[in-house]
Amino acid sequence: MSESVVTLKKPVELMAPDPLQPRFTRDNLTTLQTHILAEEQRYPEATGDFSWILSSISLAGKTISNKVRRARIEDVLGSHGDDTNVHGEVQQKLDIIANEILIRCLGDRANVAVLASEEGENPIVLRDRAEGGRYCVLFDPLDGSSNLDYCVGVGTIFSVFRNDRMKPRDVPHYLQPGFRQVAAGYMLYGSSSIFVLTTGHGVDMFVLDQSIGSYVLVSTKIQVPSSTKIYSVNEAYAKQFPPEYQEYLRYVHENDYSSRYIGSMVADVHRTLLMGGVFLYPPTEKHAAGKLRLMYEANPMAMIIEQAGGTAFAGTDRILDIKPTALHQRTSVIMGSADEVENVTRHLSSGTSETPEPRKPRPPKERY
Ligand code: AHM
Ligand code: MG
Repeated sequence: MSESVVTLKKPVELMAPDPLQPRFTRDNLTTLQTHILAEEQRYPEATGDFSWILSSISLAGKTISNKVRRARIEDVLGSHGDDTNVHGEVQQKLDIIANEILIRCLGDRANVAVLASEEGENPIVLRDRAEGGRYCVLFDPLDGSSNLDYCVGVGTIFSVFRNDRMKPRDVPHYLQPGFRQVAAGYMLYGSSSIFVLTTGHGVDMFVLDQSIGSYVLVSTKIQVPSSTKIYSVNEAYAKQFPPEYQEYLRYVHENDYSSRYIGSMVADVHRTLLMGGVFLYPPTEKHAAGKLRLMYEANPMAMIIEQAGGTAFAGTDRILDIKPTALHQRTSVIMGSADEVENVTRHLSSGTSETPEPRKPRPPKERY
């Protein structure tokens, strides 16, 4: 009787795959969680505290995404009675729901010292440094919420600072300039739900895979394309803008630009991140300092854009250098491709008298 011979197949690749590399297959298993833990391993001193915070933001994002998608079914669209927030703006029911979700998810984490939200007048102080409060998290729970009833993309923006032990007791520790952020990001609830994150080492993008309930990595080290002739601004207010901005608008009209404006900062900045161009919210008669909020809108978006090779200014000042004086302070915003932002700021610093050279044609579109 002949012995049967078992031929062993060549062993599969034994090298561990690099978990930080995206895989564009059906089985993308590099989740946000995997990615954060892999990043953490690069820092032997890491305690895991920071990863806990990002995981709670991710949990909040999934929950809010679900609420946004079911809002019409659950009848939670529309404004919340006559309530207005600290800015005197009408609160949507979902503004309040999203705010509560974030407070619950982050409030459960023992290392969060302070939570501050667009929807709350004062920050919520949970614990001090001695009690383990190591981070301050600031957020806009549902940016662009006035668009909710019309299924336009809306999102959550967040900013994370260390609870700065060097500060004197009477200085609120969440009021730090944007360059001190240790992480920033946003979750966009659009045609898909995405999570865009920076921890100061580039920008990564994850898409929520509803079938497994996880954000999966789809793009790393995103770079804002340059030479894109797109400007994004609420042009209906043009006559209220300072003359230098009006001059920039005249310049783009004469030089073959396209205009794109959604009216949700998260969606407009996301497009700018991937397609290039510039997003602006200049000072207006109604909002002389600009409309957008420094601490939980402009700062985190500026960090994302800068980490992706773009720039972000308030007038001619770098947004991340602004020393904050109040939680809800407003700022003007110019952010996007470095060359197009420079084009705008050149108009600002040269007044109305000088018009820069027209831009060169843009190269083929980059895809992510
Ligand atoms: P919100 O935080 O109350 O939603 O307001 C901020 C929004 C931004 O998303 C957007 O860029 C801007 O307001 C749009 O304002 P406008 O309607 O004046 O163009
Ligand atoms: Mg907002």
